[in-house]
Amino acid sequence: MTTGFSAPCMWMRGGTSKGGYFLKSDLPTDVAARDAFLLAVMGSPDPRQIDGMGGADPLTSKVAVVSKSTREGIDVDYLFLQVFVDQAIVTDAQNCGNILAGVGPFAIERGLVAATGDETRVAIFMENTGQVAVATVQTPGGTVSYAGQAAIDGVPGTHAPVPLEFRDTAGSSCGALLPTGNVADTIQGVAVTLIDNGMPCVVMKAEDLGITGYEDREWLDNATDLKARIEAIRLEVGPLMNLGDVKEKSVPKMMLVAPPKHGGAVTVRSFIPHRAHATIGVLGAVSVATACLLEGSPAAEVAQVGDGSRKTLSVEHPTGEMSCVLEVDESGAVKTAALLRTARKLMDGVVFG
Ligand code: NQM
Repeated sequence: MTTGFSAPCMWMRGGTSKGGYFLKSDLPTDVAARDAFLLAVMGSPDPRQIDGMGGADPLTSKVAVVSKSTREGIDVDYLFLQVFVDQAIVTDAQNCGNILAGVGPFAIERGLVAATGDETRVAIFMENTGQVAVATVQTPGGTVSYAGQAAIDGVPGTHAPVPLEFRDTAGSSCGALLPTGNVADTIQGVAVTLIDNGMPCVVMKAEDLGITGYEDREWLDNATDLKARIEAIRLEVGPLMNLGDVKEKSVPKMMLVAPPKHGGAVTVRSFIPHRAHATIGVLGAVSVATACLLEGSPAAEVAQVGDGSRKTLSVEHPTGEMSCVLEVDESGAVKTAALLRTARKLMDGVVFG
């Protein structure tokens, strides 16, 4: 399928995801035309995405649309778009903290932000949720460096660190941290926490769904009955989470938790929502880590969390762990979250849709 449109584009790995980064001004302003172009760029709908750039995986079928911001104290605006692999859907109903890791470097490379010495802090307005993140990009000599010693699980080798800081992410899409007002609800016989601390998530114990929580991605992706049960719960909770009918949305994410196995805080297997995640989403991890702090939640039952107002929660996932540093206030509410990601420029050129 071709639209006849082409646009300048940088292909980047952001965290454990990968996708196309565009300047907003390089894309069609009409949303339907933009989405048709992006579907053609990725090669969707097709489970193999053979006629496009997508990697036949939701984690590699992602788009960042970036523009200079006119907001006070903000450098750039970032709109995340998930391009479905096997359906003709482009959705802005979710944010993405992994793709976010490439936004700062891309903004500097494209001249939207000037480098300020060896490190450049980029304040990013996340249009999907109306919230702000700050990324610190390595810019020795005034140019972006992708080389360095930072390692993140799920990505081979080491790269330049891109620390991300989030503030006040509660209720990003659902209007409240706990959209039902409850720490735990029972849906189709399963105890769940419906939570949104940057990403709408349904957090439940893996054992309540008949699995251990230590399965690998391939096993989970082939567990047809389990996936059908999880999808039935997802469709039921959509309206309860103020997300409406979620049949054609990629939220909420479905998070199955179990006790940590490697000295961390919790183990998670996530469905995003129809495929198992190879690791875990950034804001997804922040939301699960937050659920671990809520007394009476299914996550708190299995989690190991230390004391103090600054907590590092290592969230174990199928290929390692992601450490979330959470600052809590006197009431125990999470005020800020910080995580380490890396990113890498893979290609800069013109993409044809
Ligand atoms: O939760 C996958 C990813 C994500 C999202 C998904 C993410 C986040 O790993 O912030 O990063 O949940 O669709 O890219």
